[in-house]
Amino acid sequence: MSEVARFAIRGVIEGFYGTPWTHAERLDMIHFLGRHAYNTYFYSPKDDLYLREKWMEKHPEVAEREIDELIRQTVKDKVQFVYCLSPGLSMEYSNQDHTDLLLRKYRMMYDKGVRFFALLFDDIPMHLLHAADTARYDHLAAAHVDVTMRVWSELKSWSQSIKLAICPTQYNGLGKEPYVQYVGMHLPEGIALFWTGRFVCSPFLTDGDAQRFQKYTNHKPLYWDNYPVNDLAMANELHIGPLRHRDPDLWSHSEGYVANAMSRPECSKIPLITTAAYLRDPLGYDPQTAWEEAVNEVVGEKDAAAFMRFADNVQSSFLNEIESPRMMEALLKFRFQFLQGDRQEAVAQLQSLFVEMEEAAEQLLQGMTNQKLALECRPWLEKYRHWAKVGQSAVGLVEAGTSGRLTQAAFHLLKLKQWLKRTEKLPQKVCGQVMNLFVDAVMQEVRKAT
Ligand code: 14T
Repeated sequence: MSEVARFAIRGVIEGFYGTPWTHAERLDMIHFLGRHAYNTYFYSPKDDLYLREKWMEKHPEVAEREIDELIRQTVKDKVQFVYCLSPGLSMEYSNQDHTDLLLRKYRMMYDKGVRFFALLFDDIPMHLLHAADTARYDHLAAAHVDVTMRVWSELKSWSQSIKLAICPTQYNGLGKEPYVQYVGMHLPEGIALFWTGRFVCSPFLTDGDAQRFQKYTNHKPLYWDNYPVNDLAMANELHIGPLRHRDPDLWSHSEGYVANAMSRPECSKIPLITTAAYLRDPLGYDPQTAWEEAVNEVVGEKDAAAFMRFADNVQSSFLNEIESPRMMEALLKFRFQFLQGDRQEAVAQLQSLFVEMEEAAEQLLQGMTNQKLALECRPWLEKYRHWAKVGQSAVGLVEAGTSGRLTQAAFHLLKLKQWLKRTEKLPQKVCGQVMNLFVDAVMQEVRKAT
């Protein structure tokens, strides 16, 4: 591994919609980040009112004391604390009083030792909202550049070493969209520009795209990678799979890499450890190896094997369209053996797979060493246990139904229908379509035979 093969900023952003991390979870996460060679924590939970809707108001006293403590923790763990404000829902960009209110909040953090700030204009309308602003600016990009430059010059007067990052309103795409091109071209290179890649959730992040972004915006992107975050439309996916498809040379074409985490901190640690492995050695990064190491670390020795069995069926995300690879392989093998080879052997093998699946689910549900992880994963573990029951009844059905034992077949069919109904009520994504495919195939075989 070459020493220079490094992202300058290696960060995690608490930037999701939904329940923010608790204070204790944040302290723990900052310590975790330090241990895994991350160097930056962006404090920006979408649902903290005082960072977004009430950006003008001071944090309540309790919150402020907690922020003090977070900042102290980042100092201990050698992680930079980034204080982020998202004023775009109500800010009048042309109004200097508003800019002063924003700066007053930054200043409070500056006085506590914070030296890295972010101004986030994401998820707001693409057009100007206030009459005073439409009178003053031609378009949103001009307003964002103007207010950013006024903020920047004030920050610089506090200290030359202050850092500032901006999230443009258009934060994904090619970089040549007029808004982001204007913002990029009019802001000095010293101000970092967040970018999520071609999409909000980008399946691939490539050197070529980064270089093109730089060509159009005159900025190397600061990657805001929307993995493992699983908010909004992704809420039924549990993003515990490894990071994938980020080019090994990305570090040299970017200002840094920031992962947006899940509102479930303990689950987030698994993909975040794989991301740390990528950030440490992008060229040598192997998702599967990193994943196994991450699971061992977060889950602990006692439950690692059972958890890995489970996690293999909880991988679906925009990074990975292949779900339940091991189970799929076993089912394909079963079909071959059942149709062409030793039926009894095929049935016995598949039945033991589903029994082991249930045992793994029970073990994890009944008492994992990492109890917090167990609690966060519980709905997905429950669904996994349900699929094990479906699988057992389906194997029972195919065995009885294709060997003329009709009473037993009817019994297994009833069981199968009951479990299937219960399972399909659970919205969590587990096993993708693999189990449904198997059940359909079983039904077909049985119909043929009876
Ligand atoms: F600022 C950004 F770079 C960004 O990605 N913003 C949000 C982010 O905080 C959120 O967690 C993420 C994943 O859902 O996506 C962005 O939020 C969106 C994106 C959309 F396309 C919210 C609504 C959307 F329609």
